[in-house]
Amino acid sequence: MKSLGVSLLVLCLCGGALAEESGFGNFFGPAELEATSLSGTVVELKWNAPPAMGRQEFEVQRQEGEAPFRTVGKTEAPGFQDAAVEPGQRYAYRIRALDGFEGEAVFSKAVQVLTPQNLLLNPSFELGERGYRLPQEAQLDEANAYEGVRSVRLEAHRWESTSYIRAMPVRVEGERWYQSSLWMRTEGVKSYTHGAKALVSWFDGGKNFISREDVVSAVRGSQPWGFFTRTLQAPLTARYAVWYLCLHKARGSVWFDGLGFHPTAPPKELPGMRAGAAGGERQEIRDAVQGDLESSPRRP
Ligand SMILES: [Ca+2]
Repeated sequence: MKSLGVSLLVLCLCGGALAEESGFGNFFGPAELEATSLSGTVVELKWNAPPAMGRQEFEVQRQEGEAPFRTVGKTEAPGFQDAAVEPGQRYAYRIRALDGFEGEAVFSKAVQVLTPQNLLLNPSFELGERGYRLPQEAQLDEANAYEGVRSVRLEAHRWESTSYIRAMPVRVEGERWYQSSLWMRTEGVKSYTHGAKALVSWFDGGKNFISREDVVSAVRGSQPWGFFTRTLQAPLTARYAVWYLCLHKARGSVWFDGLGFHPTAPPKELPGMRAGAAGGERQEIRDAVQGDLESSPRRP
């Protein structure tokens, strides 16, 4: 499996030492700059702050391709999140401390990062709830992560419970193909007809619902972490996609982690075959539940 849900593409975690030509650099400047892509659209920077002599501020610079470095932010904390990056791009970052002697401040060694193609913000829940709307039944879970330090769990104790986590809409292009994937684990999921599932809904430019497709559905029982993936084609008029992570007419617990959603080439299949369809049985289940989620109460 190529896309094993590893969404953190870190090209260079090695700390950047300071410019060696400065005798003061090692003492006054920030060290061990790390850049990590949290998703296709968020890069996180961390560094060790030097001993503070009063108020300390850091300047963060980013370079795209061969362009010159340019300042993208200033912060007093020894960390920064850059949410103005594009999926599938290579960036370099460097920082320097602004301690009132700007003329002497040296930039750290630049570190590089490659953002994944993933269009989802926070696909692995490493940023907590950011990018999702969690119902009461959902909890971030630091004891059960597939990747990183946490996953998200949906839990229901009543029979026939339906609850879902909704992700923020991401922009898509009509008729384009998208690879969707996730890691999922279940414990004691019981349902007569449904179970744990994940789906993608398509919306038009006016945010009107068009249709939905399951990435995985009707998983019951206690299953270890498993990888599920489907290639989906956005409908012609689709402009947004929204992920839903569900416990559908079921009780029990389900965990989700390491979501993936990125543009891909059209699948090479015989005409008439639906990419990724997981057999007639699952198709029937999907048809049967089409109306159920539609009638679920919409949340603002
Ligand atoms: Ca995670």
